[in-house]
Amino acid sequence: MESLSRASVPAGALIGASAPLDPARAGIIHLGLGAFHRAHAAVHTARALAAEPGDWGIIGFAGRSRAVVDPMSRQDGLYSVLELSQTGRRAGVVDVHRGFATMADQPDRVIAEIADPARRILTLTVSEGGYSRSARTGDLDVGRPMIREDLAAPDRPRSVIGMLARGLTERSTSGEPFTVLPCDNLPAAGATARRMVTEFLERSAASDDVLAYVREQVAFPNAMVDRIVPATTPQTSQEVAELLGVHDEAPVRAEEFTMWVIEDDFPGGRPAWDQAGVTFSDEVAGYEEVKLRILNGTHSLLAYLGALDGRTIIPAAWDQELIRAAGTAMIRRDCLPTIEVPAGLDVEEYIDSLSRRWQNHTLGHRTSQVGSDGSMRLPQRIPTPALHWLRRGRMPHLLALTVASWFAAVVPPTGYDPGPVAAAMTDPDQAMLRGIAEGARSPAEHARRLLASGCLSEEIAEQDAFIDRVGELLGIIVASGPLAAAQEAIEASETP
Ligand code: CS2
Repeated sequence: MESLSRASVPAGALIGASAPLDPARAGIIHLGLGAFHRAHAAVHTARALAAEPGDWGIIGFAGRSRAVVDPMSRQDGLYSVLELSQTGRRAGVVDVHRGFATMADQPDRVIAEIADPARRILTLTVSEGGYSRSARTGDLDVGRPMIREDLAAPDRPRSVIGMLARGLTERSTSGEPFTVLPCDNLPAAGATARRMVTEFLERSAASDDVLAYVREQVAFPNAMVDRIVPATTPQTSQEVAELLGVHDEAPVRAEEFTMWVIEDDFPGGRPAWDQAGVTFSDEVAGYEEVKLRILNGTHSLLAYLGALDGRTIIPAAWDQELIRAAGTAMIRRDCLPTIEVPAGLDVEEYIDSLSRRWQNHTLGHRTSQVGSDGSMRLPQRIPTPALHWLRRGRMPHLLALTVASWFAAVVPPTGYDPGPVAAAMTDPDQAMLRGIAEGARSPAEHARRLLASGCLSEEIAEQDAFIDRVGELLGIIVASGPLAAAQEAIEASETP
């Protein structure tokens, strides 16, 4: 079978501009060329270019791995998106990337691209950890070795925040406006990125001119991003071959649903995203809350409870009656009332569609994927709604259950075996967290040591009642299993 290329791509499958895109004029830099970007922002950008021409090609940087960069270069920058719904599948080929490298191999190129006046927007999907924000304090995590090293040598950075700071410093000499648009699941991701970059600049003794340039000429809009994108598997290439008749070495698979809500703040211009399924809104904070709490927070609960119950994919977890009831109680009781729902959103429709999205067996989104990196994700999902309730004197039992099941799965108490599905979850802080909990004599002490360390946030570290509740639920998981703990948390949440 022929390899995917501009010559072999079947007529009608291409999504992108009709005229050639000049790489020298590509207006967008992207950091984090993973599956999520390629199934989400890149598709919206390709559709925008199909609707309205413009210099909006993307120069894409992966992190360290060349697993996507090399095949995409060989394939003329093309790759397919396989959409999987319960009722069928279809594939399209995205044509919008015009340059490829890795940040690890070419940090200088990242900096040079940011300084290039032809580039006007930088989008980011570097996951929660990429922002180097301390979960404990909310400030730049100067304890991280990479940040420490970058602060010592700010002209040779390796971290995302260090490269952004250096790139903007060099760009400030031309004074061209620029937009940094984060597309990760962080509350106020734009404001967070601005704060981390500014803190980095201040700590590395940047000049007032550079700080003024970043403050006045660089926009950091907030955005809500939403599309479930499981990891690509060998089967993905096979399915694409069946549908398109070409061999693609770097396809992505995704659900049909996609949503992107952005603050319209692009001083250097932007693609016609508004003609390509993107919503521009000044209520982004509300959209982010809906997404992070109702979808992401509950997703974590489903992943951990599901994995502890031996379920490898999210739809199999959602099929389990008690797990679904726990997820529903989490949405209805612990999350929804804490959110200022944007006027432009029908939240009931969002929740309905979410329950259909979680039933998508064809997509096969793995619980181990959603449950990995909890130490980076849960601080974005749990503390704010939990503190909302704790300050009002009510215990958020399902949020506590999410934390207890995270510990049980990833940092299990001595003598508790979380089983093979949970064992497949990975976390960069796993060894550190295990060290903190080591020697605890009971699940209650185990939970207390972990939460008191500030692993969710400094404020949660002081919430004794919440910490005790997490400990109790962890004790139930250890003694009677995850479903018993789910039942107990649901019942407790029903009592006023
Ligand atoms: C998930 C998200 O893995 C996770 O943490 O909650 O990746 C989720 O699938 C996306 O945010 C959906 O938009």
